Amino acid sequence: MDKIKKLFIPENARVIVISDIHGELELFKQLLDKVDFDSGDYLIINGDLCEKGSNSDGVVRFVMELEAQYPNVHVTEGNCDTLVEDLVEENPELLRYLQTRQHSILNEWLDKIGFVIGEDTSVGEIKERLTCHFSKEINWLLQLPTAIEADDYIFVHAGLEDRVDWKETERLKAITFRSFLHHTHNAGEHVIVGHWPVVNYSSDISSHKPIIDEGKKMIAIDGGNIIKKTGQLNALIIDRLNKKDSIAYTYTDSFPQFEVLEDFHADAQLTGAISYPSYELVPIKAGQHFTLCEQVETINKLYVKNEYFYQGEDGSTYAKNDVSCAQISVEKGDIVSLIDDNCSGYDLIKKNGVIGWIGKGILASHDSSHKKSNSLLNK
Ligand SMILES: [Mn+2]
Repeated sequence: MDKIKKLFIPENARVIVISDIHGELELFKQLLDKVDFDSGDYLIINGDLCEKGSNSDGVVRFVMELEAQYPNVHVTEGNCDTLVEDLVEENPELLRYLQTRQHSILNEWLDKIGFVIGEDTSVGEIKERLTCHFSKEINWLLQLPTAIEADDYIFVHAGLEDRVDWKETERLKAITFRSFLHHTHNAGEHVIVGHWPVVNYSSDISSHKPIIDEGKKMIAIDGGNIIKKTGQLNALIIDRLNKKDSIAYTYTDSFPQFEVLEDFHADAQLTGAISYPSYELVPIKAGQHFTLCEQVETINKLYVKNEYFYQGEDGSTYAKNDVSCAQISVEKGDIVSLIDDNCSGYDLIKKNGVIGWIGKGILASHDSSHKKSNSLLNK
């Protein structure tokens, strides 16, 4: 890769890393509030500002403003941010992409100037229109570095190849690497990535918390915001005190908050999670609320909520979605996010980034603005 930015981070600074905002401007602003972001902090936006969410243009403009206002804000490119390259290079496949994507920064821009793609519109014409109105944003996106190299950390959107010199990682690989944590690298420093939702790594627990692998010197932070129905926008917070960095995290999501009215003790038999792409199941023993199934790919035995699997046309059984198969214990007074209250006997909740089931009837609304019921399956 050619675009590598060197960065000096003072030893006593706080570093905040956020990736995969995907057009979710409000969640991003809430997250900056929640971490109490101020001008002394180093803020690294680790790629994928655009696409999938509804306000990519808003996120790009806001981050451009932040970067102009605060010298310690730094941004890397994600695979979704390189869409402007397809525009500038007049990639003919871009037309189909724009016609099939509900949310894209290029469609947002076309809407703003009132341009509708017609049958004989060419990519060249779209390029001409958009570069005329949005050259500042396009050029900003085009110049984003692929990686930021600090003394103790490398920030890159998706991953590094395991090479003697990590800088020889192909740029495309650096922004599209799948499941980086299952690989190794040779960079010597901690590599911080987004791109691959961390929940994909977990078979024992359905969790969107950042994963820190000290042995491999890897930190994965993508909370699956927008990509996963139960996802969240994570902020990794590195406090550099006394030369020993302490790492914490927090997050925002768009689920309503509820207060727990009485304790619930999880049934320890109900653990594990179904995550992409291991959706095929063999039911073993049906129950009133949960059915014991074998997950074909992993041969794990899991209790799957009855509403969350179906029989396909091929006669096989599949999970409808990523779903937790775990019950989690909660205590009176806990504040949790409600994800799905449309199932029998149990509600699906999130507590500290972990998804699980609790018995029905023990939640009281904590946020009066969200009283409608929630269902993951109907969204
Ligand atoms: Mn990505």
